[in-house]
Amino acid sequence: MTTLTRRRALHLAVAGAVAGPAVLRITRAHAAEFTLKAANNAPVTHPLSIYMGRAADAIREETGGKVEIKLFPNNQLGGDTDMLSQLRSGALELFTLSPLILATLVPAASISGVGFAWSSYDKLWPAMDGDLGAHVRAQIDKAGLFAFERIWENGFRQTTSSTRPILTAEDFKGFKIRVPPSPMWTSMFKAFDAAPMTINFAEVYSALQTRIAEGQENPLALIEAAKLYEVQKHLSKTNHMWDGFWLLSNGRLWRGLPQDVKTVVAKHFNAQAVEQRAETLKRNISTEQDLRSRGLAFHDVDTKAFQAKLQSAGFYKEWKGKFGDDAWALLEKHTGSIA
Ligand code: X2X
Repeated sequence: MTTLTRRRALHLAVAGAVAGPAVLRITRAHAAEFTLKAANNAPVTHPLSIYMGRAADAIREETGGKVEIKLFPNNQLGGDTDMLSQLRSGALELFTLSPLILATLVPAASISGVGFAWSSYDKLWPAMDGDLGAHVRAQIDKAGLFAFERIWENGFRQTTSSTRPILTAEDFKGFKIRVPPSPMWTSMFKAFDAAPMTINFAEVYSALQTRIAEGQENPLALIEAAKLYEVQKHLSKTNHMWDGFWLLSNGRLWRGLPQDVKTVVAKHFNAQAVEQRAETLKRNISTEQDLRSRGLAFHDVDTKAFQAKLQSAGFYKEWKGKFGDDAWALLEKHTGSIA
């Protein structure tokens, strides 16, 4: 079954014949020849959903309604693991996913999430838009998926808790923290001596509410949009890693689209990704005031001590070994020496 629909000319002709010529023009203008579903895990108020919506609007406008992007934000089609399966089978056409979760299929993808690797966006964006991103996208391609050129922003991740605040690296000992489904996340929080549990974002709110997990980690804009402040008390600025979202398509399906459709779809998604980065960064800073007023207690921590813990636990040695010397050198070319 293909979910990509090219409506039949007959269908249009019949509709037109019944409705008359004036309506026919309107019908034609709104009859999509290509309908692509685009899904994500972010609440509708998060910039990821908002700017994907803007891309959909721009694509509809430029194609006169010929290409319709139907958005399914906020895990409407299932959790990340489910949506990735749907994308691979061809049941879903477009899907944004963390490089680290994608690493369950494309191990090389998680290199952008190495702990404490990035000191600034001036280093990060040129790397992701340049050779480091190209290296990852080539591996994604080999796995049968297509990654759009511009990665979308999630941000630097901070740790929240409903029990004790995380103030020092030692406070992580035994801490029941939810992590996304990804080997690197589990490895990182094991290195912190925490007790990581893998849960898709779709179930995070309820896992925190029922105290299955004590805490989680995410950028501020997402914590706010998903209302995690309702079920968490503390936020520690651990800043332990950066994360984004690759916009992905099924490789076979993407290649099967006409070139003019691919060009206009890619143009607008890539352009809105860049806009979305700026807005998300702004929110990851400005949201602090709002989260404080909603009752989250903020804590600054000595991030160097947290990184030292990863170092002494062998985290960097393990991941340098997994990615290989060449990929690691490509990463450090941008970040500088990591550990
Ligand atoms: O699952 C998460 O925590 C999220 C929303 O940040 C990701 O997509 C990795």
